[in-house]
Amino acid sequence: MNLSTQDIEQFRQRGYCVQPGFYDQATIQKISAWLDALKTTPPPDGAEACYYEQSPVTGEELLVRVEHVLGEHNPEITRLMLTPKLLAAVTDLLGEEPVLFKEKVNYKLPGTRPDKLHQDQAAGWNAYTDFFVTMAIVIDANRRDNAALSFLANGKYEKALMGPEWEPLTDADPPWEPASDYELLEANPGDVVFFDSYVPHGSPANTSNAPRRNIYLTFNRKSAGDLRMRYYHDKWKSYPPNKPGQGRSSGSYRV
Ligand SMILES: O=C(O)CCC(=O)C(=O)O
Repeated sequence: MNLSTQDIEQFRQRGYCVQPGFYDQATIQKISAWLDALKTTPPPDGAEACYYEQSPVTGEELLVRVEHVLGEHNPEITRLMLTPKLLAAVTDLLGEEPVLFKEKVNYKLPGTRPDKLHQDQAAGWNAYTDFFVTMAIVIDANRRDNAALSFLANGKYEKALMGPEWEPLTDADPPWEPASDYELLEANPGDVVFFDSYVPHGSPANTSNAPRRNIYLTFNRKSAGDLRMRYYHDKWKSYPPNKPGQGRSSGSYRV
């Protein structure tokens, strides 16, 4: 299934579009069980890259992110996520065949810090190419009180960096003002959100008791090349994964 003309138009105008029920519940349950196992059993070096942080809310150490999760070390999960339906949808949005750039799980467990308003492209991505499409796969229900994503919804942003690289667009946490310019996306397991690498977005701290795990798959156009391992090797040099007991302070995170 490809996206509707209306969805593609909305993506072009606002920078994002939502597809409810993109993955079936059996698939989401398998992915959810795999995420639980990854959390309790840290992977060996060279497999998934884990990032632990101290919670600014509770002070405890939390697994906040796992990257480099697709590929030969996880064939079943890769098959479940990278479906022909997904690749057709991203092709519609990129205007050509997609290549996976990076993938990450944001665990956003209770106590995890806010993700401030930002453009993904500001995370050093200009060094690779100038346009990406990310899809967020909702694993746990995203609600107002467990850090549901919020997007600038009026289309008034530039397809260029709107501030310095690595810096958020504002220090304020959501809800941002004016509230009518932003959409808080409450979503259910299996829903996905496609968004471009310039649309401002973020999420509040998770102050609830419910986890909010989302998976983010980011793609570039095939004509820009296969950039994924160059990206990861660069990132692991400047921002290495860590292990339980080595949690960073929450002020030092990178997208
Ligand atoms: O998972 C979230 O709440 C925010 C994720 C995000 O915007 C990012 O990592 O770029």
